[in-house]
Amino acid sequence: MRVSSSLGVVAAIAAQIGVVAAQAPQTSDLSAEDITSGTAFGNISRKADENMQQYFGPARGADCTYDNSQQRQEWRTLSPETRKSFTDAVTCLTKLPPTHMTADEAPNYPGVKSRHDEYVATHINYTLNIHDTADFFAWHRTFIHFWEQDLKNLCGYTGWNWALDAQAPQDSPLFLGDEYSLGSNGAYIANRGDTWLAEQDVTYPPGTGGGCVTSGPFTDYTVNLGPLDLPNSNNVNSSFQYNPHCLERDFNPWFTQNYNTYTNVTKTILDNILIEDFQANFQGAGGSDPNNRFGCHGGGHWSTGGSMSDFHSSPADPLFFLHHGMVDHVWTIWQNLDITRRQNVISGTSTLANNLPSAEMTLEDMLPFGFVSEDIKFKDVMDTFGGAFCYRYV
Ligand SMILES: *[C@@H]1O[C@H](CO)[C@@H](O)[C@H](O)[C@H]1NC(C)=O
Ligand SMILES: *[C@@H]1O[C@H](CO)[C@@H](O)[C@H](O)[C@H]1NC(C)=O
Ligand SMILES: *[C@@H]1O[C@H](CO)[C@@H](O)[C@H](O)[C@H]1NC(C)=O
Ligand SMILES: *[C@@H]1O[C@H](CO)[C@@H](O)[C@H](O)[C@H]1NC(C)=O
Ligand SMILES: [Cu+2]
Repeated sequence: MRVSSSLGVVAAIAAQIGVVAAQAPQTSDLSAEDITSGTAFGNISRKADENMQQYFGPARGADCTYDNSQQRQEWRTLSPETRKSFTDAVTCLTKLPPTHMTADEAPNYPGVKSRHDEYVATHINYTLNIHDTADFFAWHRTFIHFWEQDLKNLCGYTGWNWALDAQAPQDSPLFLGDEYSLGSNGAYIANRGDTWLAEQDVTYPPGTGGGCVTSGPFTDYTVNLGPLDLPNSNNVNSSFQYNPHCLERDFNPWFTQNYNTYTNVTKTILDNILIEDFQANFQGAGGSDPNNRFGCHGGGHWSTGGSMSDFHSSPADPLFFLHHGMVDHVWTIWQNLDITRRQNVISGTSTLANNLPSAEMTLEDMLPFGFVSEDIKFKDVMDTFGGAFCYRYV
């Protein structure tokens, strides 16, 4: 646990520690069977929802209330027409010209060809300042919000609940490959060996695809940027190199079975009372469990393969935004299980694992959004019913 130098954060953490009997439910309150099956996840989602209803109801007197907030649904609960309008909108975003990059800046970003690329480039640019940092959750919440705003007039926002697909993500209805899906798996590449990841010291087996997406909305999709550090791949030689290639995927149940099950996500929410433990275990970075090298966040990325497994350029696959919809959903549940103590707690600096060392972040800090938007104040993105936000997950 890192020692915080920010008074506000120290006070908030002290408030958490001071109350031994936390109001949020614990693993011991729920049966092992309910945790495995997802029933417990439903129970704690409902508890978080009841808390939100109470706290953000009409009595609050604000414009955004529980009742009028936008509801973000899981992908498979959408009508076929809505799914199609969503992927059409995503394709459209990849064809719109950049909106923030100036003519003077363009030579430094040869791979930025579209509005969507501006998202990818911004994530590449700030990768080491937005993961394993105080603002990991808040930065990504805001990032997907802007992307949603860009799609807004065309369709509603959706997420991917990977826990429903943990046994076999390759068989998920999301990736059937028809026109109402999010596109298929990558073409199967046989005879591949295991891959060893030095940083995590983990060896994983090949997935169920490996090549280009073969059917559905993203077959003609061109990825312009990355990969920067994808294993077994011809990586770019400079961060923003123009490197047009197909969208690759390699769904891999090894990751989802080990990191994205209902047991994994439910216990991560229930067993971590302090924000520093919750965010570390969720990312598998510096978490208290030495077997947990990826967490739900890493598991979702690595289980998809292709761009999604590339640390820097992962937003190149639209699935990034659905994965991070689920990430934000989980953070939102964690926050709302104990709203008054958890709404505004943060912990950590603005550099990955504080390497290179940087100052402890405070809620007064500005979060950088590069080519996505103007920078935004940290404290304005902690509450899904506050600032520019007005949404909840159903
Ligand atoms: C959890 O939800 C199920 C329905 O999905 C319900 O039958 C059960 O009583 C709930 N358990 C708790 C502890 O709230
Ligand atoms: C990076 O440079 C090497 C050596 O010139 C080259 O073989 C490789 O194709 C380059 N990678 C990309 C993605 O352009
Ligand atoms: C995730 O849950 C599965 C059971 O669903 C379990 O086998 C695995 O060990 C868990 N992973 C971690 C990192 O705890
Ligand atoms: C990259 O970061 C620098 C420094 O913060 C900023 O000036 C630039 O606009 C950023 N570019 C992108 C694409 O985010
Ligand atoms: Cu990220």
